[in-house]
Amino acid sequence: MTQDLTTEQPIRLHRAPAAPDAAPNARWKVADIEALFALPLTELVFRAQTVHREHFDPAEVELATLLSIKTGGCPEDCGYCPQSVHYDTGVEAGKLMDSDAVRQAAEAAKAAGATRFCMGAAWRAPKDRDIEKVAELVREVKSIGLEACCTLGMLSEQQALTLKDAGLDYYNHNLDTAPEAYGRIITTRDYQDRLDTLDHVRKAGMSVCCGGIVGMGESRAERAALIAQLANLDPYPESVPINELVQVEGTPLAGTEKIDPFEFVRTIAVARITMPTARVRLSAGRQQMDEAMQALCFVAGANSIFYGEKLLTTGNPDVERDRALLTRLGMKARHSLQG
Ligand code: SAM
Ligand code: DTB
Ligand code: SF4
Repeated sequence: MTQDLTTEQPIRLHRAPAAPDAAPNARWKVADIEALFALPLTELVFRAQTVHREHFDPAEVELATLLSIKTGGCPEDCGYCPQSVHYDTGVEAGKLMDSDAVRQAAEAAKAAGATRFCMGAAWRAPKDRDIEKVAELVREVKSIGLEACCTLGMLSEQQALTLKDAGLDYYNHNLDTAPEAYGRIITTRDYQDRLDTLDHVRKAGMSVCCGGIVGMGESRAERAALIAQLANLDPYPESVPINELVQVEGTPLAGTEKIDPFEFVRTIAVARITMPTARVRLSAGRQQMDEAMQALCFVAGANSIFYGEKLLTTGNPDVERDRALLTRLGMKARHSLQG
């Protein structure tokens, strides 16, 4: 059944969401971002590609491999997520992976050509003893010469410092959607909680990886408001994943009307224009996109993909297919950082 999320009730936020244009000096007004969305696609993509070339080699794509280091059993109720205990999706809860297994996966990712290794855990917020264990995993990943990224849920200031000390380069924590759409998707943590974690990550000196999901039934105005939130962070994130919802049977968002592919391309282009030096990441959802669509996303300014046959619990194109795609497009992977 198709769910119309734009009319769904109730909004159960504990606190008022941050107003998109609350800061008088906000770099980006939602209305200006909506105006970008409204441009002819050819004009929008041209502008995005022009900005892209000012900061990046347009032929280069970053390859980042994801590993679910702790799967399932999450107490949060994110309506898109197969790992929530609230939904019957067939994902089984597991324990935190040990360092040998993580090292093996990271070595394989490096051998396949990835430069970034992202470890994800289905936690609302890690306990301090979890952070000590993850810090050990970060040291392993760094010791083999990969950039390390983690996404573990909400972090305290001290936890962020511990991860920074272990060598963590990026922390991924998404705003997911616009403040005004947020309460339709998640009720167990609020927008401000996410902003607080981003603040802790910044203060600890790590790079921020923060983006969202489109195709959750949001309106264009809400997509523009999400981009405004991201672009007005000070500084804006170094890395911006744009995910297309992967619909998983059993989650409340399964059955949502699919987003128009060109609207997805527009979202990538608008992210590129508003966050010129960020890596814009064509993230979840590539398995449901054809190759022409992925190529159009690169033209619109995406320059990072998840590389490897699995995201966290769902599928992703396999490495041979992605290599063949880059070859066909005459594009290349970003070089390894060390050797
Ligand atoms: N539990 C931690 C958290 O939520 O912060 C980290 C892992 S969580 C799976 C990381 C991100 O994956 C979410 O914020 C969401 O943006 C994305 N994600 C999860 N399920 C998704 C889905 N079905 N489709 C697209 N993106 C998804
Ligand atoms: C992000 O923005 N997308 C990735 C990563 N950060 C951790 C996660 C996508 C998850 C897709 C659903 C799954 O495989 O469970
Ligand atoms: Fe838990 Fe993260 Fe999934 Fe939300 S997105 S249910 S916090 S694993």
